[in-house]
Parts: sequence; structure tokens; C-alpha cells
Amino acid sequence: MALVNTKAGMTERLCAATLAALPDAVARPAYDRAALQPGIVHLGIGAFMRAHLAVATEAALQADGDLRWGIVGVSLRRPDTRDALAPQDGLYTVAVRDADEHGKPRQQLQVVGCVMQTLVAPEDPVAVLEAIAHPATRIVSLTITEKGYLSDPATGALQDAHADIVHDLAHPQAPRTALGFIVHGLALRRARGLGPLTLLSLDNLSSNGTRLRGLVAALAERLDSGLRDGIVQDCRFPNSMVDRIVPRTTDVDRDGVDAAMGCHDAWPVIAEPFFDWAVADHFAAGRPAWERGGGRIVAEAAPWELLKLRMVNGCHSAIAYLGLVAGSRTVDRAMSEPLLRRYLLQLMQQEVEPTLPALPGLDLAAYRERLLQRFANPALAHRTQQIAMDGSQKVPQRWLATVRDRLAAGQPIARLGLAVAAWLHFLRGYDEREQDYAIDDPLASELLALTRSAELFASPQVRAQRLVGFAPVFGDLASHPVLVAAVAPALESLRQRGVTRTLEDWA
Ligand code: CS2
Repeated sequence: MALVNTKAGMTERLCAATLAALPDAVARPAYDRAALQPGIVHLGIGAFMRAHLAVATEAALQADGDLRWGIVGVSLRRPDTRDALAPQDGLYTVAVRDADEHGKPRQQLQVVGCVMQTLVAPEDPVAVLEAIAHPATRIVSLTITEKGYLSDPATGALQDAHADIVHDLAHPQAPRTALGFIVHGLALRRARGLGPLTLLSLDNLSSNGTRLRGLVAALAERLDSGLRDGIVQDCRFPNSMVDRIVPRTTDVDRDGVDAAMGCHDAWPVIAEPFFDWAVADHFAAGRPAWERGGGRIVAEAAPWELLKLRMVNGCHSAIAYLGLVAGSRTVDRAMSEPLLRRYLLQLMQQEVEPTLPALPGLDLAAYRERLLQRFANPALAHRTQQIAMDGSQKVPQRWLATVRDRLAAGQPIARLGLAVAAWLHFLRGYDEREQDYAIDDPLASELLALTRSAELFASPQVRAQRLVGFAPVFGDLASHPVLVAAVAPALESLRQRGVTRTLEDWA
């Protein structure tokens, strides 16, 4: 279709004024945007949130017309999301992509309108504090990724010596971290006599709400124990499981969306059709009708989190490290390798599924089958390198919790051992074609030093022992003899024989 051209020959920008000219097939806000009120402050407005929380909130606004749940987004670091969305009146496109039964790519487009404003925290931290301490705000939600919590990956404890935490304790008007904004924002609410909030973590951490509560309490305690007690008593921190694959948007994606929309969206987001969200019914001051947008309001979200972290994210990381080292740039390419597919099936069926709690109404075989299809979605081009980042923060809840459960039950861990070995092998920084890649991880320098020191040993057993001895990640499993015994031969095989031949033996 032709792009809508202005007189100057420029493609028009997606915004309130161009909404009406979009093709009929593009879904768009059907409520009165001018009447929206800001009920949610979201910390970490990235692609995932825009394709998940915002989509469910949009559906709720649309379904019941309760317009008190507009979203104020906050970028904690960069201005790029605000710069893209502000000229678009906060509007952006969600492109839901997969392939039909003949493998032909297809997409469904929706313009989302519930993001009212985006604040850039480093430019104006007071505006963020004021948004949290606004009388209309009732939920502060977070997608700040695992590392944004500044907690020790192995123990979950607050890293209270971290420079940003030290800074935030001393600068109530200009925090840097999400935790700092929450605690100082809540202090402001308290001083103003405003009611309690719900703090809603939407990150891939086990018991994310409970964990957030502990970290917020630990930071508040350092400031004022009365503030801490007030937060713990009155605010709510529901656990939640979020699931939707949302790869980073590329320029090719942007061009494709523009061509289909007939106007320019500077930052659309790409997502798979699958959507899931189990959130515990534990709110301090109400919530949108998220069940109208695919949310499941449950009594307990923690068992769903366990399922999702171990199956979806655990497999994702295994695909990412094995795939990347073998030269597969995207998840769907990696999934086209029958040996990797077979390994994943065995990892799930033999080692992960036996550790999962019973979930009423869940058909595990169908869930597994669907998951393999989701990973194979060719329309996403989800880069293995994107998933590979921040391994030090991801490995503990994706694999090590499962390892712990299996060791406690005296069960074998050969396939989990291979996954751990794949991460350690990946840390060398080059693939089987000798192509270098970056290790993007908050512990990158420690991991580099670890890898170098392990290389000094000729014995595979000693090398593995050293690597698995890395306590910040392995915690109480550091140098555990059974884990070392599982990792050592897998790592040696990856080094000597490569991914494909290793998979021949391990699955
Ligand atoms: C992925 C997740 O990047 C990653 O580490 O495993 O972002 C994954 O795509 C989502 O959690 C799926 O819900």
C-alpha cells in the first residue's frame, strides 16, 4: 500500500491526527484518549512492557471504559523511547507476527494508546518521584530486567554496597535505581498522606513480587524504619508470571510496519501471538480489568512462575548458548537443528518437568508442544545473542533452582549439566567459526577473569571445578561435586568436539 505523503514528500508520522487514515485492518484505541487518567507508573518502558502490560491494559480500557488506568512510562536510562513516542502522542504499533501453515509470514497490527507520557529519569528525576507520589497513581509496575533489581543473583539479597544504591540513599531528590525511585516516591506519598500502592514486578525472577518486597524493605530500612514498616504493612507486592516473546525491534521491522501502516512509526514493537500473564490477586488500591486482555488473576502466581522460568526461559537460554556457539544467529534457526530439538525435549521431559508443582488445568504435554512451536516461529528472528546477555543474572533461576531440586531428590542432571557447560563455554567469547561476540553481562569482567583463570588448567575436571566455583552465580552449589561431575565432560566435549557432536551424545 502507498505511504501517506505530506506536501513536502515526507511520510507522515503516526500520531493522533493520522490515526483515522490508517488501513481498516489496523486495530486502534476505541476509547476517549483525552479522558485517560494516569493510574499506573511503569518503570522500564521497553519493548516487552509495550507488548505485554500495555496491551492487556489497553484491552481493559477498551472493555470496561474505566479510564483511570492510563500509563506513565519511565525510562531509567536513555531518552530514546520518549524521543520516539512523544512526537507520536504516545501512540505506537504492536506487530504480532508468525507464519501460516505454508510458512508464509503474516502480521496483525494494533496501535496502542494507553501510554500517556514517557519520562526520562536521568533528565528529570523529580518528575518520576512526583508521578509515583501523584494522588491518581495506584500501581507502580516494573520491567527492569533481572539486573535492575541490584540483588545478588545467587542469594537475592540487596547489593547495598553497589554505587547506585549508595547514591540513592544519599539523594532522595535524584535517585538512579528503580528501588530508589520507589522508596523515595513512597516516602513522599507518606509525607503527603496519600494511600498505599501496589508494586508489581513483571520480570523473570522467581517470586518476583516477594523478592521486590524484600529489596524495597531493605532499602527503606536504611532510611527510616517507620517508612519500612508502613510500606510492608500497607503496600502490596503481587507475584506474577509474564510470558510473551518480544524480540528487539530492528530497522527491517520498522520498514515492514511502516509499509503496512502507510505512515511512519519510529518505534513499533514485534511480538508473537502467544500471551500469558498469571498475576496474584493482591492489590492495594484496585487494578484494571486485565482479565479482559488475557490476564489470569490467580490465588498464587509462584507455581506458574516456576513453570515458565524453568520451561520457557530455561530452554531459551539453552538454545541461546548452544545455538550461538554453533553459529545460529536466531532461535528459529537453532530450532531447525533436529539434534537441538531432541535435546530440548529431553531436557524438558526428563529433567525439568519432574520438578514442577502440580498446576490444576495445565496440560503439560500441550504446553511443551506449543513451546517448541513458539521457539520455531520464523517471523520473529529472535536473536540468540539477545537472550544470551546477562547470563549471570538468569542462570540461577532458569537452571540452578532445578538442579537444586534434582540433587535433593538424588536425580541425574546430565542435560542441565550440558546447559550450564554451554553457558560457561559461551563465555570464551567466540563461536565455532572463530567469530568473536561480546559478553554483555553486569559481571562481564569477573566472568572474563574467571574464564582466563580456568584456562590455565589442563585438566577438564579442574577447569570445570574452577568455573562452577564462581559463587556469585552458583551460590551454595559452587564447586558442588555432582554438578562439577555433570559439567566437566559436557564442557570438554563442547571444547573438543563442538555442539553438534556433543548433542549426539547428550540427547
Ligand atoms: C528471554 C525472555 O531474553 C530472554 O532472556 O528468555 O525475554 C523471553 O523471551 C520471555 O521471558 C518470554 O516470555
